Amino acid sequence: MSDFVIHGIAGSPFVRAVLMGLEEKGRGWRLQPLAPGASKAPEHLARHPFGRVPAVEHGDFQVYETQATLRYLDRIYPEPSLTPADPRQAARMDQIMGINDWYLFAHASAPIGFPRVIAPRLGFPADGSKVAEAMPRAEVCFGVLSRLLGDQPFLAGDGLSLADLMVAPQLSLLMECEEGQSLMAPHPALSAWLGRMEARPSMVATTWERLEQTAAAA
Ligand SMILES: N[C@@H](CCC(=O)N[C@@H](CS)C(=O)NCC(=O)O)C(=O)O
Repeated sequence: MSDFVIHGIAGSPFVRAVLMGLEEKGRGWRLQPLAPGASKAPEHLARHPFGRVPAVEHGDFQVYETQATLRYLDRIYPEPSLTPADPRQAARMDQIMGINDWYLFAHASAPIGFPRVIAPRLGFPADGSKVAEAMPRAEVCFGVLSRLLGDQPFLAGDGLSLADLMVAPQLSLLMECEEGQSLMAPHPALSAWLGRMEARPSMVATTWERLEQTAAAA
C-alpha cells in the first residue's frame, strides 16, 4: 500500500518535485490523476482551496504547497537528509526554492513552458503570443541559477537538496521547447547539472510518460 496519495497531473513540475522527494526517500506513493479542468471542482478545492496541484495525503494528514510538502518529507524521514547542515548552504537552498516559486515558475515555466509544452500536449488552446515578451525575464532566472550553481555539484552546494528537486522539473520541462533550449545555451554548467539530475532514478521514475503509464495501469 502507498503511504502517500498525490492528487495531481503528470507533467506538472511541482507534482514531479514531490514525487522525486518521495523517490529519493525510498517511500511508496500513488499519483491520483486529476481530470482536465478538475482542479477547480469542489472536490479538489476541498483539498486545495487555490485549485492547484499537488495536494498530498499522508494517512489522516493533508498538505499542499510543494515547499511545505518537501520539508515535511525531509523532517519525517531524515535520511538521506535533503537539507544542508551548513547554515549558508541551507540559506542558498531556501533562497533557490523561493526563486523557483516566485520567478522561475512565474517568469519562465508559466509563460513559456505552459503554451509551448504543456498546452499542446494536453490539447488545451495554446496562446504563444506572450512567449517572446517573457524571454528577458526568463533569461534573468537562468542567469541567476547558473551563478548560484557556479562549479558546485548541486544547487546548494555539495549534496542533493530540496532546491535541486524543485528546480530540475521546471528546467526539464522548459528543455522540451526551443525557447527553453536557447535560454539554457549560455549556461553549460547548469545544463550539465540538469543532465545529472535527469539521470537520477528519482527523475527517471517520474517522467511525464512514466506517470501516464502508471496512471493508465492503476
Ligand atoms: N505554489 C504551488 C504551485 C502549484 C502550481 O502552480 N501547480 C500548477 C501545475 S504546475 C497548477 O496547479 N496549475 C493548475 C491551475 O492553475 O489551474 C505549489 O508549490 O505547489
